[in-house]
Amino acid sequence: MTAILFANSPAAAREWRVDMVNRGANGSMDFTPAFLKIAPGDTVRFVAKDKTHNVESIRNMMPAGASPFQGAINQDVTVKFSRAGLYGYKCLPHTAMGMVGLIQVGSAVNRPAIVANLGSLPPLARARMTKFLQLAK
Ligand SMILES: [Cu+2]
Repeated sequence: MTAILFANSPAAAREWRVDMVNRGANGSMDFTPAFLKIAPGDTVRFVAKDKTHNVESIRNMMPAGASPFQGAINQDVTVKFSRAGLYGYKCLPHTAMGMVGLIQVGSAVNRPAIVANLGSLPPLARARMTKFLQLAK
């Protein structure tokens, strides 16, 4: 009986984890994983695993109408992503060192806007964001 009820329910929202680290798969000053694909309604917990990092949304790299988010240095932040699209985010002190990430929530409806705003990122951050955009399908 329980199994039947479960099968008829919408997928349960999941919680994902992204670590802020001094070194990751993309090099120095990184988010792990820096690209994540999730479903609308899921949450992501950004964990300050190493110190001196923060996480905050990039103003011009979010779906229209989505709420910006911003954590303090060394602060763990949990964000619920309800609206479909791509969300670029960064660590403020290390943006110039390329510390950015990308979350795809459902379909990448705002991809053209993100691509159009790549030029607003410093070179290392732009290079990593370009790589992450190739993963967003
Ligand atoms: Cu950082």
